[in-house]
Amino acid sequence: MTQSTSAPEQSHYRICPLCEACCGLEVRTQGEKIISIRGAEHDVFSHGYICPKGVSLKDLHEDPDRLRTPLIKRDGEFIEASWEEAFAEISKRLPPLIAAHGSDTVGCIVGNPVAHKIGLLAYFPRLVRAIGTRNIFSASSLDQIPKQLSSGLMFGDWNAVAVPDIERTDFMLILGANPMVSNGSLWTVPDYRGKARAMRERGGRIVVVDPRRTETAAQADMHIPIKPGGDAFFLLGLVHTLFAENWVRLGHLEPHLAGLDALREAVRPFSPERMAPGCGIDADTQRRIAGELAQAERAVVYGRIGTCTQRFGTINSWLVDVLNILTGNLDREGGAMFTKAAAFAVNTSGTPGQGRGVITGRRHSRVSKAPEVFGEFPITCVAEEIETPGPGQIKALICIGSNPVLSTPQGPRIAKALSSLSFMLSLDIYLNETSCHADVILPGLSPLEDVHYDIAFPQFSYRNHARFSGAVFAKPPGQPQEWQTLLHLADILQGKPEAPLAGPEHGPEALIDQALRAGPYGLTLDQVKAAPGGIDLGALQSRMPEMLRTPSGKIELAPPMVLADLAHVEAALNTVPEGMLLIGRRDVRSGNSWMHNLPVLAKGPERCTLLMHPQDAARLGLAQGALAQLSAQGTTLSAPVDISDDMMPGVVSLPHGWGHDLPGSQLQVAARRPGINLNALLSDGARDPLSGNAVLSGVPVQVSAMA
Ligand SMILES: Nc1nc2c(c(=O)[nH]1)N[C@H]1C(S)=C(S)[C@@H](COP(=O)(O)OP(=O)(O)OC[C@H]3O[C@@H](n4cnc5c(=O)[nH]c(N)nc54)[C@H](O)[C@@H]3O)O[C@H]1N2
Ligand SMILES: Nc1nc2c(c(=O)[nH]1)N[C@H]1C(S)=C(S)[C@@H](COP(=O)(O)OP(=O)(O)OC[C@H]3O[C@@H](n4cnc5c(=O)[nH]c(N)nc54)[C@H](O)[C@@H]3O)O[C@H]1N2
Ligand code: SF4
Ligand SMILES: [Mo]
Repeated sequence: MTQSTSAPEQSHYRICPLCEACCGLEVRTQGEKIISIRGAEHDVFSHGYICPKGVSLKDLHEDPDRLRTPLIKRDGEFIEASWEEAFAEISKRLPPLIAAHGSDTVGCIVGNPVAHKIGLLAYFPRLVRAIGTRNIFSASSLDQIPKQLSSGLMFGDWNAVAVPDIERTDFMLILGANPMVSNGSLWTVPDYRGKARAMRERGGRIVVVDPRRTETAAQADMHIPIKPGGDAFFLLGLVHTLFAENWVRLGHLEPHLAGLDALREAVRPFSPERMAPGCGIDADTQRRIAGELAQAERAVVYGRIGTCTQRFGTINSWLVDVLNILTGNLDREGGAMFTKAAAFAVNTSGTPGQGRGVITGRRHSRVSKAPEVFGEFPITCVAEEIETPGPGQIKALICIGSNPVLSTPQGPRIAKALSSLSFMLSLDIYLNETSCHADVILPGLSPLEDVHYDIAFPQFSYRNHARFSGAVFAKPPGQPQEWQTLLHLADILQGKPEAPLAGPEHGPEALIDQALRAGPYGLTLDQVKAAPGGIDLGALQSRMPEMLRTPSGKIELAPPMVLADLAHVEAALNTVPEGMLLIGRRDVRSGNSWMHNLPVLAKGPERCTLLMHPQDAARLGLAQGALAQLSAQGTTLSAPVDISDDMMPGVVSLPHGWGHDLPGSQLQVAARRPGINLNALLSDGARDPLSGNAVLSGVPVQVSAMA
């Protein structure tokens, strides 16, 4: 990299791709050098907000471990290769496997960063189509698929997720989310902290339901500790109370609802008294919160990953919106509202007010018979699909921006399965715990070398907007854009390995322009590019019934598959999990499994620690900093204890995405403080059967002091 100190300083605008807040950043450069990264004050959406991860884009860009050249494995060792050689290797090895075993022999795993890079998100479906495989897996089934399913069933579109109108609400009930640290999820809301503070300053109240007194709970008016996995009980207690106390106020929603009577009948058995033992929240508190929701002028319930990564993830996600509806707060200022994205939204295209809705289970996974949801199978099925012989067995894998060895339950089993594949291709920017099992690794560009327009997150934003960012630096000569790589792989699989790389007329900019023109504001890409800091499209507005895409043209309050699952909630009331319960957590200076190699984030105290209540620590004879032994699923690991009365007694917390001490990776910084892999302790058989989402929270674990 040349450092031309005489070059003029320049300012560039870039949307941060490192989390869902999508902050606009100002990147100052001089020649090839990054001088500073700050929040862009002129960004119409994030107004200068930035977190420490945004700053780390400099470290990411400059990271010597970040791959810049394809790697091919020869005799167990990776060697650097040209793009031509890498594509030739793929042409030689992948098509014959498909010819011999059929399309389903190729599995595809799509990871979290794909959602943040338009070149990957918009173009991986073309690769999947070219293969024709049904074996698609993604991080969605470790995360938000229950909410997408409940939204799909109720409103007819997988992405019709209602978000809190935080700037106008008076009362916010938050469950299983820590936006102070995560910066929000399925809710694009840069500077949650500032917005929550402003809300409270104008007299609003925030209540947080979480097994840990999180940073979000500490800043709120009230924290209610809940037994991990107990949200279905708590939320059912609330819904029951609204009916029982005659607090249901449907308001403007009344003409748009279907299934109200079925819902009332279905929740009748779930009184707060019966629910209290399951959630650990007494009946009075349940009634009080139901009353606050019902009586607030404008209120909203928001549930996020802690409510999804449970056995009853879909039921929880559904109940959150049921509460918003029964209190008249859905689709209303200060309630839970639907964004109107400028481009790419299903709920702004087709016939307003009616659509095909969503269906699941069009096919089932081969081994566990898990239903397909949103076009994919649960990622916790991937190991068994590789291990189990027979027609349709996965023998080749394409892994795009995903690190399942650390991010998915039973990661070590997945690692073993990956090493048994006939061929594996990784599209990744690191040689890490997962990509080290590949035969070929094709690197992506640094985000600063790439143009960007968010497809997904403007559909979940606290305000309507359209923003585009150009590349800060030219891409390295000879390296394809990630979308070109994907299209070229599609060519290879369609028998056209000689085809040239696709030109810009096939690229993201043409796609964005088309989508904006077809979108509800009739914008063009040139207009968005010309607006510094993006175009503000205003506060969220009521969209009922225009945004609905259900076949009935109504909000479906009582989807049959969800009501049927309530019988299992009943049954679960009588089963109490034994031992300590393990939950996860996120850290401001971390991002899932792959940012631990960035020096600016890696500095500071040890982050992979086990949080534990003082009573539990005393009972187990564990002092602050001592090593605790954790056993589950036949695996035993140890982590230093961090004693904290923020934890609920009987619950311990460990972050995910650690365990960087596996052989084969090239992550110099991360390897210095590797941490342990939480997912080695979790079961890959525990899922929400409706959505296929993994159970990552409230998992029984044996804890003891190290001998
Ligand atoms: N126990 C437990 N497990 C969890 C969670 C939890 O809360 N608890 N959270 C889950 C959640 S919400 C998620 S989203 C998943 C995330 O899990 P994954 O989807 O596996 O994503 P990451 O762990 O972020 O790994 C991202 C991979 O993409 C690579 N990468 C980064 N940027 C790029 C790029 O620009 N191009 C390409 N091609 N590759 C790139 C990284 O090097 C890394 O290998 O983890 C889940 N796992
Ligand atoms: N700094 C940082 N930011 C991130 C990420 C990161 O790794 N680091 N990851 C990004 C990703 S991929 C995602 S999906 C989002 C997630 O964003 P959030 O949904 O805000 O995720 P968390 O911070 O994990 O918050 C989940 C909360 O649920 C609580 N919880 C656990 N079990 C239960 C339960 O049974 N019931 C209830 N009510 N609560 C429970 C946990 O204690 C935790 O406080 O964050 C994104 N932002
Ligand atoms: S909050 Fe998220 S989008 Fe904003 S700077 Fe931090 S990582 Fe980037
Ligand atoms: Mo996620």
